[in-house]
This record gives sequence, structure tokens and C-alpha cells, in this order.
Amino acid sequence: MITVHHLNNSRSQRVLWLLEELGIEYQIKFYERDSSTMLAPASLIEVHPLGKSPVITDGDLVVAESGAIMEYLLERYGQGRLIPAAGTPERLKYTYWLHFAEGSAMSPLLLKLIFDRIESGPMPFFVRPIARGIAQKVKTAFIRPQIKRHLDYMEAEIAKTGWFAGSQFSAADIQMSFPVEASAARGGLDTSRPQLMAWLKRIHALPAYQRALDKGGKYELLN
Ligand SMILES: N[C@@H](CCC(=O)N[C@@H](CS)C(=O)NCC(=O)O)C(=O)O
Repeated sequence: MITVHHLNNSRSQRVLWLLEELGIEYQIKFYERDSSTMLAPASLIEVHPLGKSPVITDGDLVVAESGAIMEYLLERYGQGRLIPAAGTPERLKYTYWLHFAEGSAMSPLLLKLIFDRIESGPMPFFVRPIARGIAQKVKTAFIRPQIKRHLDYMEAEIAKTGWFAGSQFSAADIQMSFPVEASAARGGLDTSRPQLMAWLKRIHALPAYQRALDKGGKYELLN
């Protein structure tokens, strides 16, 4: 039996969604973030040394890292579903977006989260103007332009076929959901990019997405 070690408000929501799409039996073990640090509890380290989510266990196997989990589940249980045929241009796009999600899209979003926290977090009053100044400079000079470039690119790509890997919904769309949702929640994605907003609306309406939400519990990236 597959167990998804599921952290609230996290990337493991994608794994639940994939499992729902594939119709595989699984169970969820729930973990709660620390409310002040937002870090995962130490009990996740007992499952995998990095103590991050998602991680799944399947019998004796432990698989971490969202992209690797996607590939494992599709190869073992997918029977060719949700993945374009090998050797096609769509397959290359699929591979590209599967990696882009964590390899490129998430980096400036994570930096923004960290620098937002530095800006607004508690600190001695005499350090505050300096810390805020540095945070604002990094955000203006690097983080916002990078996020904008990514969003412009994704908007143009999704406009071509409506899905990330060609004209069919695929697991690349599942993998891309987290950075696009994070962009809408805190990265400046709004109705000025109608193609990405319409894509978000389409994925959120999928029955398997909705089932995964019901099972995973509160997912604040949607608020
Ligand atoms: N690239 C990894 C990132 C894993 C990751 O950072 N997960 C976050 C949740 S979205 C986490 O576990 N954060 C809590 C912590 O680091 O303690 C993946 O896609 O699996």
C-alpha cells in the first residue's frame, strides 16, 4: 500500500492529485507545519533524512522529491496515462516542465517568501531599516524581475495549447500546479495574465483535483 506523508499546505497536494487521477489505492499520514517557523515536524525525518514533504512509501521503498515521485508512480502504475508518448515533441515538453517546476519556477518564489519574512519579521529596532533596505533591494533588483520573466514565459507557452505539454492534460500540469498556485498566492500572478488564470480555473475544476483537496485538508495556497 502506498502511503503519502502529507504536510499541510505543501507540495504533497500534487501527489494526492496524481494518485486520484490514477485511481490507485493509498493512505495518507498527516503532518502539521510548526505554526511559527512553518517547518515540517521532526517526525518526517524518520521517513526520509531531509524531513520534507512530499515523500511516499510503497512497501519497502521510500521515494522523495515531487518530480521523482511523479515519475515513479507513472512508471509503476500509470500504464501510459498522463504522459505523452516517448519520442514525441510533447514528451520533451512534458520532461521540460516536470523539471522546470522545481528547478526554475520555485526558486525566486521561495526567495520572495524568505525576503518578505525578513522584511516583516521581528528584529531589534536599530537593525530594521538596514534589513528592510536590503530585502527591498534584492526583491526589486532580482526576485521580482525573475518571477515576472517566468510568468510571462509560462503565459505565452500555455496560450499555445492550453496545457503545458501539448494539447492534452498531463502530469506536467500537475507538477506545474504548485508554482502557478504559489505565484497567484504571493508572486503577483493575476488577471493581467488571463491564460494562466484560465488554466488554474481548468485544473481546479477537475474532479480528481477536488477529491485530492477533500482528502488533503486545508490548502491555503488557494486562498
Ligand atoms: N523540491 C522538493 C521540495 C520539498 C520541500 O521543500 N517541501 C516543503 C513543503 S512544500 C517542506 O517540506 N517544507 C518544510 C520544511 O522544509 O521543513 C520537492 O519538490 O519535493
